[in-house]
Amino acid sequence: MRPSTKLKTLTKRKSIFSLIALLFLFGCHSGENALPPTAIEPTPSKDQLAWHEMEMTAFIHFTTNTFTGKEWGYGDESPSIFNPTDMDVEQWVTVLKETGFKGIILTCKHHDGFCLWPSKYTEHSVKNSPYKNGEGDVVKELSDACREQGLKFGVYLSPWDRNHKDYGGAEYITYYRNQLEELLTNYGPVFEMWFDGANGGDGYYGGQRETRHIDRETYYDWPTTIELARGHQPDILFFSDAGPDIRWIGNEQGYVGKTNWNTLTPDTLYAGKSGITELLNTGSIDGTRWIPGEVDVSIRPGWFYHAEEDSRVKTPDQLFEIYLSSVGRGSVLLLNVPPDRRGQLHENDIQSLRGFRQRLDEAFTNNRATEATVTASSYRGKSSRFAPENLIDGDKETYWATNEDITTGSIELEWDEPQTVSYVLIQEYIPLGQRVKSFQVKAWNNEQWETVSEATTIGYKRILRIDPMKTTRIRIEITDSKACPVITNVAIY
Ligand code: FUL
Repeated sequence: MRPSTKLKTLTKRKSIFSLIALLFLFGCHSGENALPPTAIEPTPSKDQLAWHEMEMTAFIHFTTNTFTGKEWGYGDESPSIFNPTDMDVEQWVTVLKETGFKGIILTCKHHDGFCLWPSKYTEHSVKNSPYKNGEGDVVKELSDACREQGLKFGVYLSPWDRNHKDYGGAEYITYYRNQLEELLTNYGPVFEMWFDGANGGDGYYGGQRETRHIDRETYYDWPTTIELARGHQPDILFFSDAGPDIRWIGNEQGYVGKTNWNTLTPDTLYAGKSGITELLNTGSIDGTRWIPGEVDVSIRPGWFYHAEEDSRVKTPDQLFEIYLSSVGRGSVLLLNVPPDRRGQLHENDIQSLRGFRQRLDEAFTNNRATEATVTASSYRGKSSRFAPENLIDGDKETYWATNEDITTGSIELEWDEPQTVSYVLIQEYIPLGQRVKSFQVKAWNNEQWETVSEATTIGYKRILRIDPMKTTRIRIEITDSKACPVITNVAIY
């Protein structure tokens, strides 16, 4: 072969190779983008996902405090004062279910140490009270009623016990674990376990009447307790200041940070160190674990029922604002509604809850997005699997996503007729991790696009309230994201 022919053949071969390489590259690229996005770790467990979807849960604070008027019982209260005159657990569950709550967490034992179930490990319980002549078991009554009406049941067992003689010593930890075992083996499935951060101080302590301090970091040896609990209830989620499954949101007024990452690095786990409340309120963008925030807040000034607070029950409007700053910022609301001395939710609380429900229904029933034509700046691999129509199909398993390397993008909704818009609701597909760092909402004002709201994180759910306006087009622009955005739902009200 002459050199020139050799060259020609080589060149020809080279171009065939390049073509194959190009085809290969292109094929790979579109192939990758036809696959679901790679998850951004950390991601929620299946139990955490189910918890996010509950959105609203209720807290019941009920113990001797209800009858003494205290918030923190000293631990020397006689069980004989626990005497609800017209107890109606069915009423608690019916009202809470009807107004939208998906689960109830009961203070089985608060700091005063009085047990709402007949624990075999102490005399300081309902078994020595006049309630049902000592035959009552509030934990059983409530867990049964929850199960019958399809609500989940959770337990609060105060680590701090101002009644118990051994509090502060090793024997108390055994006592605490024995009690936990009773609660987790006798009352059916428990979805959440609440470890309260208030710990140690003065108390009755079996008659010693003294002040006892514990080392919050080491005293309880939580990992062992959690392992024991999971042995009985594999699906249980643990709430404490910093997790491990659900974190405290850092305040008890009902608000989450405007930026809310579900992720946190648990180097502060179980701690109550000063300065962490800010971190708990916002989470951290680069957190190594999925530890979403829960917003505990009471419908009344106190956690327990006090007749003098009957006129200070939060109004439907106040509860609606709390909803927007908790559920509307991607967290779960845990609203406390304390039963009164009859053992019933008070009329004022019920009225407020019903008004709140009505406010929610008025605001979030008529979703305009389902009537819109929805388009997007681009979608993954141009595959219908990731198309913008998925945003309005009401299916939580489908989503809109961009190509792997595209971390911004816009979604547009358009109507033939102008729509009055007051709220924009958006949800990330969190099984693949939390991604969006910032976004804007724009509305077409017949001349140009006007920015009507902007925010940072989305997570499980973000609701933005805008000044009500009429428009034929809404655009959501994702301006920054940790990875390609993956959005499962957009609703417009
Ligand atoms: C706090 C407790 O001290 C309050 O009494 C209440 O139970 C609240 C939910 O948590 O830490």
